[in-house]
Order: sequence, then C-alpha cells, then structure tokens
Amino acid sequence: MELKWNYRTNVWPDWCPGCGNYGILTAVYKALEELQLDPSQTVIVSGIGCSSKIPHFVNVNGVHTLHGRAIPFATGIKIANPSLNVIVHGGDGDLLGIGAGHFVALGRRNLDIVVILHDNGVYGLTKGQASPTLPLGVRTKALPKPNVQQAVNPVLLALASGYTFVARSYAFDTPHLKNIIVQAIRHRGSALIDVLQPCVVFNDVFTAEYYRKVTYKLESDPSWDPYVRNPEEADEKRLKAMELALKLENKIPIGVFYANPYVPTFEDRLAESLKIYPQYNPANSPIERGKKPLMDKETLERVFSEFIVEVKE
Ligand SMILES: Cc1ncc(C[n+]2csc(CCOP(=O)(O)OP(=O)(O)O)c2C)c(N)n1
Ligand code: SF4
Repeated sequence: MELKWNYRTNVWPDWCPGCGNYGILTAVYKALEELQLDPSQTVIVSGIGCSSKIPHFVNVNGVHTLHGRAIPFATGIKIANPSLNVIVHGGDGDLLGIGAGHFVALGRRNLDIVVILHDNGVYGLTKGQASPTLPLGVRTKALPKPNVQQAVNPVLLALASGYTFVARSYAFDTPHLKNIIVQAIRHRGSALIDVLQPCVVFNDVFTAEYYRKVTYKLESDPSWDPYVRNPEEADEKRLKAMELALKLENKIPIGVFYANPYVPTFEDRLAESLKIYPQYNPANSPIERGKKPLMDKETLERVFSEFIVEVKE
C-alpha cells in the first residue's frame, strides 16, 4: 500500500527493551496506515506515565497532559472540534486511579473518543507500585508485600459506565490489536480498548509468557456475537459482555465484548439541544470579521478589566 502520510516521528521511543508499549505503538501505526487518517485531523491525548509518552512518537497532533487528565482534555478538544479523530492513551494508574471519575464520565456521555488503556498492573514510571488493575494478594517484583487492594476490572467498568464499544487485546498480538483499534476508531461513540501490556521491569507476574498461555480469542468462538444489531438487543448483549468480563482466571478472553452503534453520541445530543452547534461549534466559528479579530486588545481588556492586575516593579 502506498502511504500518503508517514505516522512515525523521528523521536526514538525510550521504553525498556521488551516493554509491551512497543507492540501497542506498532499497532497504532498500522491502524492509522490502514485507515489513512489525516494527521491534521487526528489528535492523540495522553496523561503522565511510561505509556503516556506515545504522542511524541506518532506524527499526528498530540497533547501530553497531566497525570489522570487526558480524558477531560480530549473531551474539550472533541466538543470544540467534533470533526477530529480523538484518541486517548494512558496507563491503568492514570486512567483508573487518579483519572477514574473522568473515565466513568466519558462512558456516560458517549463522546466519540477512543481510549487505549495500557494495562500493566503497575505504576511503571514511578517504579512499580500496585496499580488499580493489580488483583488482591498478588505480589510483583517491586512490591515488598502482596497487594492489599482489590482490582478494578476495566472492561466491566466501561460496560457499566456506558461505553458503546468495549474490547480487550494483547500488546504483543499486534495484528489483533490493530484490528480492534481500527474498529474502535470507526465506531461512533466512546470506545475502550483494555490492552494487556507486560511491564518487563516491575511486573514479573503478568508477563508475555503468562499472557501467551492464558489468553484466547473471542473470534474463535462462533457462538460469540458482541454486535448489537437492533436497539432492543442492547441490554441482553451488554449483560452477556459483563458476565464474560468477569472471567479472568486461567483463561482471559481478548476481542470485542460489546459494540452498540445505536446510542446517540454526546455531540448528537448537543446538536439536538443547541441547534447551531454543528455549524457554529468553536472550531467553525469566525474569529475575525473584515480581517479584524472579533476580540481585539481593547475589547479584551474591557471585558476582563476586573481581573487585570497591573504589576508594579
Ligand atoms: C497529580 C500527579 N500525581 C502523581 C504523579 C506521579 N506519577 C507520574 S507517572 C505515575 C504513574 C504512572 O503509572 P500508569 O498510569 O499506570 O502508567 P505506566 O507508567 O504504567 O504506563 C505517577 C503516579 C504525577 N505526575 N501527577
Ligand atoms: S518501566 Fe515497565 S512500562 Fe515502563 S517502559 Fe519499562 S517495561 Fe515499559
């Protein structure tokens, strides 16, 4: 395939050798290549963590924001310019610890955003503390004692929060992950991809060997059908997906758990209650008239006069 855009930057990824993040990055490149997404119309937003370095390596618009705050940034970007493809990357600490409230809010709103969760069971960048997806009683290399907290199940939480596309994949099965990313980007609505991602330095329990042994593909089960084909079957399919999400011991399913295209997106709901939104969202609104900015310096100073404080030296 002839590529119109080169999605690779010349910034060299500095993850540890063998880190699962490399597999995720490769799958992202391949998905963008397959979809031929225009880099000027695509944004990757991340928080802080090893995984969150990803915007530096992908040649689209990128924002490397604050720990736990990628989803609110992405929400603002999408509402301001609904025609953009918006993708969030973050670790399980970032998105499900400090960012858990935002994670839930995105599902409730069903904004058309894809969340790619690099799920390694530890806080990688800060040296391996137990993260929200590490199960109770598990002890990794970096923990002096077994974990004393219960784990959050990202797939179950996403289903309960209202995400309309929910899937799990594995970092080193890049063709599988690439296919799921392509589906998630094509889906209109909030999408979660929980990516099992080995952290070779701090997590010696959930390793590549472990995942190779325990994961199996939902696509290989002909009776599994996660796609909602009419709104009436949505509840039943969501319940089935939730039941499957609970199965995490010995055999871990990867693949699509639930896909429902019938729920209006937040952008649709905004357009319904604010008729001018599609034509006059912030990205489409004029910022100048007759070559003059709508908000010149004098107007700006008048509007904000109360808040302007002159600093005397
Ligand atoms: C508000 C705030 N709290 C804590 C930190 C410190 N911090 C930086 S990265 C990180 C954890 C990253 O772990 P995770 O999100 O799981 O990503 P990973 O590094 O495993 O990819 C923490 C706690 C921070 N930068 N900002
Ligand atoms: S610490 Fe873990 S998650 Fe971070 S780069 Fe190294 S292997 Fe990857």
